[in-house]
Amino acid sequence: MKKVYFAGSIRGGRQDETLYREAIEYIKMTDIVLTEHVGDLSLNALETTEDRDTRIYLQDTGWLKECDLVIAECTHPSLGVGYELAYAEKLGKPCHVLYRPKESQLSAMIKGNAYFHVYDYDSLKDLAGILDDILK
Ligand code: 6K6
Repeated sequence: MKKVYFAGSIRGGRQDETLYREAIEYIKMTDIVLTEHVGDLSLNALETTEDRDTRIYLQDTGWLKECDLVIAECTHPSLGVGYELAYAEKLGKPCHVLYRPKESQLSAMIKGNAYFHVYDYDSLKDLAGILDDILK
């Protein structure tokens, strides 16, 4: 089983929270997701204290070192997800980026970087096939 770091917007905006949760549940049928909180509808993503943020940073960078691959949903832009992708690239981790072109334009810093595997899709029902390809 692969260890997957699933990245999605938190403080950048939670519009896709349900989609993240569904993608995470799908990946968990065959593999391990280190970052289940990204799809957690019950946690308060916006609550911030310096201590809490330091713990989040240390935990997440630890998981980036531990993971086998990164899957990032980037339709909704997030500073944290962009940082995670750059961090994972430096570590040499395979990075797979998903986004819906009808709803947003992917940053050229991601789309223009041949290191990242970019997949465009229309809706949740297309995701399963893409995730199968990534995880096979
Ligand atoms: C848990 C569930 C919702 O919110 C939380 C607490 N906050 C975070 N917990 C864990 N990882 C976080 C948290 N906030 C940001 N991150 C990491 O940054 C995640 O791995 C996301 O992929 C990414 C989102 O960055 P922002 O800039 O959109 O917050």
